[in-house]
Amino acid sequence: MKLLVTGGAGFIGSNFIFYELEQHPEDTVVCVDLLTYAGNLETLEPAFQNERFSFHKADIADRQAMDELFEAECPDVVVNFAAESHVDRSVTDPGIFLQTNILGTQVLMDACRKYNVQRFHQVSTDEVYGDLPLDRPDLFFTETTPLHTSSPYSASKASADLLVQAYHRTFGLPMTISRCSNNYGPYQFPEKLIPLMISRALANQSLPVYGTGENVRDWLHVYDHCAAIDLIIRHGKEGEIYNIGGHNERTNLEVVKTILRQLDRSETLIHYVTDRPGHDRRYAIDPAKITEQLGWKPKYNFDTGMKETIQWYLDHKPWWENIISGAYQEYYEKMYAGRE
Ligand code: NAD
Ligand code: TDX
Repeated sequence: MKLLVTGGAGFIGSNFIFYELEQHPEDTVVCVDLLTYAGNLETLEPAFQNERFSFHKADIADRQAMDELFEAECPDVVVNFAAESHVDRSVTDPGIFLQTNILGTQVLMDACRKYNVQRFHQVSTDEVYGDLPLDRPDLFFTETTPLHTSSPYSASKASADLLVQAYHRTFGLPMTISRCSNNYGPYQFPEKLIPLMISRALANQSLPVYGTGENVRDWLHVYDHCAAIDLIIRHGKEGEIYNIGGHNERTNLEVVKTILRQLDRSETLIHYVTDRPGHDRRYAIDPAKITEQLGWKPKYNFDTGMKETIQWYLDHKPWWENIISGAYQEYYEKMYAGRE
């Protein structure tokens, strides 16, 4: 099988490429990535040593480039990770989120139709369901929970999901969609909560916790997300949506304190800052469908997964130090200015 993975130079896409190359020695993997600020070719270094891997730099929203790529590569399956993925950036600059996340998805699906791709898999997110109240721990997102978005990011992802479903119903596009909860693990860009807090704590810098720190996220190790997508593209039923999550709900404050404890840093580094506009309160996934229908179960529990992840950032300092030494500084100052 030949897989075309979009956005493979980012966090989850790169982990997925490693997973596929390792688990399926009979398959080949083609990666397409525009190498935005979030894409990093250094991450893919180990994959470049594998002759079953190849890379193309291109924009998924560029119709001509996608047509040429699909014609040359003839992929069997397309897995679409490529996206603008950071909620805070979507608050300051929504346009590119609509361009890549919605129009890019459309261009890819048109190419899938034109070149008879057997399966288009859309990597979506639990954020399309909006949020749950903090005082109702009995409520979870299921695949039939109505879409109810809060940020330009989540609205763009929900729009893409609707478009994917429309292409299935109208044109018979063979597709699946997965909606996963928050991921953590190696190679996550240090603008996201966990790597941001690790890198700042190590430098003894203040840790900007939004609002009261009581918002809840449902954390899943990126390896378990990749394993779930792998199952869906091989055994999932065409036209279906699958939620992915491992029942690991933590408040942001709990996550930050876990990091501080393992790094032996003081909680006085915690600094409460102005909240994110439209900040979702709680995410919590009910993964019963994928567990019952495809036999998926997470391998990691949060405590060991976090321990390993923090250790990974300690062992791979050059990877993230390279990132935060460049244009990232400017991003941080701009994004967090006036939040004090
Ligand atoms: P990321 O920001 O780390 O990586 C995104 C990648 O897409 C980068 O390599 C970037 O260069 C590439 N890209 C951006 N625009 C592109 C374009 N126009 N054409 C080609 N490539 C482009 O994101 P991530 O955290 O790895 O997320 C991957 C996917 O998973 C996204 O679709 C996201 O919505 C979804 N998701 C993420 C999480 C999470 O916790 N990170 C959870 C659920 C779902
Ligand atoms: O500096 C910060 N301080 C803070 O308190 C940052 C960056 C975040 N937070 C909070 C906001 C959230 O409640 O931490 C929580 C996690 O924030 P992010 O890492 O930005 O992730 P989130 O907004 O939950 O979205 C993530 O999960 C779903 C991914 O970025 C999305 O791509 C994915 O779809």
